[in-house]
Amino acid sequence: MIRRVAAIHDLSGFGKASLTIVIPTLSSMGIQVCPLPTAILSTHTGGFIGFSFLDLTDEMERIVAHWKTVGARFEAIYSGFLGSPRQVDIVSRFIDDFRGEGQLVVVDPVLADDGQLYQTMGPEMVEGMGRLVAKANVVTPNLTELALLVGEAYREEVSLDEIKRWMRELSTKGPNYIVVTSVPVRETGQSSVIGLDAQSNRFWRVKNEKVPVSYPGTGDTFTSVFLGSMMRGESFPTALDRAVQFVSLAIRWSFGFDHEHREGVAIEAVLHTLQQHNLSYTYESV
Ligand code: PXL
Repeated sequence: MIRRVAAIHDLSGFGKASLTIVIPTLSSMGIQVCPLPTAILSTHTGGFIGFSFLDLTDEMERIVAHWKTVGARFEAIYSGFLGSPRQVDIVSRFIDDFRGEGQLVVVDPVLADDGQLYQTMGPEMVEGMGRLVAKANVVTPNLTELALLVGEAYREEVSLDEIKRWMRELSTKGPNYIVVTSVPVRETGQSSVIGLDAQSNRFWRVKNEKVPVSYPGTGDTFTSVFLGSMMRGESFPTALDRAVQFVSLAIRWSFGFDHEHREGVAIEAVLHTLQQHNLSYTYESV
């Protein structure tokens, strides 16, 4: 059976992010990606200035209208970087129109990182993402985005209990799975991902060694692998584990070269590992 995902992200030409990550990753996992592009940029916005930005909001309406007439169906809908507040409404309507039984609706609320909004994001986008996450069954914010979505001030030293409280609060808005990335592990200096499955009320954590650099596009890589794993029927904590391990592998492979970090991680060298089972499972219940 062909499993399809409607991928609502931008296309950035140079510097890996969004569709140039989403398409190869999910394709490698045997999933067909149908892109609904939100914008075309010369580069992503992390670490580049003076980039070109073609807003595709009007074109998105035309693409969706045509998809309706051809009977397009998707096993998953996955949205990421949005180019304008009006696009939030388009994605919201898209989810209503293309909703299906057992479908995964993943909203990656791309807004900010390390306590700072991305260059093209403002309060209207934060408010819009807040409305959009309510339509999803999976939301994958980083810690900064989680704080924004629940109206809390971002601090690096938030306790695990507090993060869990924020995650529960976000799940009361609608989504069953809340996945938070870039959560520091204070005791060990590691980083981690925490996942809540609200239906079974279980929290899971996967830790990984921190690399002393940050690469743009790792959030897109994480969520794409996580979604691919869930679509292949793997368990929620296994999907978290696989995504953490894949991102670590891609970062480690890239870190050995001295290309500029803003160019992103070179996933191509490690894509083949997505065809195998994980070599180890390190998730824990927290
Ligand atoms: O990786 C998220 C992302 C996607 N698309 C664009 C971005 C970013 C993050 O900076 O700038 C254009």
